[in-house]
Amino acid sequence: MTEKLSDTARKTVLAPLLDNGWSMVEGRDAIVKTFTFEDFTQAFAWMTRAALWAEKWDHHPEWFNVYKTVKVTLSTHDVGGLSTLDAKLARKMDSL
Ligand code: HBI
Repeated sequence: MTEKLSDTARKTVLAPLLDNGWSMVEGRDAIVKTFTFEDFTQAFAWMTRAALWAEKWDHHPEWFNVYKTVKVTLSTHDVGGLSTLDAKLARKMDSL
């Protein structure tokens, strides 16, 4: 069963993400990052790669694509906040 990130886990798991362009969403236990690409097709290709990982892990982003940017918000609906799944997907997104 997925659980909300503990305070300790937040320090170890979230810190590297917050140092890499992710930030906490105001008033919500979630993280957000805007990715910018060369053009729309690069943005959409990245979304496609990310979507395959989201589907494989059964953990899906909230995202908004405008032209060459993709704003990604991650939180775990099942626990009402951040879990290790969000950190895992964030790390994967940063690597794609
Ligand atoms: N994606 N972000 C996110 N959070 C969830 O809780 C979640 C999900 N994708 C699928 C999923 N949960 C399934 O386990 C069902 O709860 C829909």
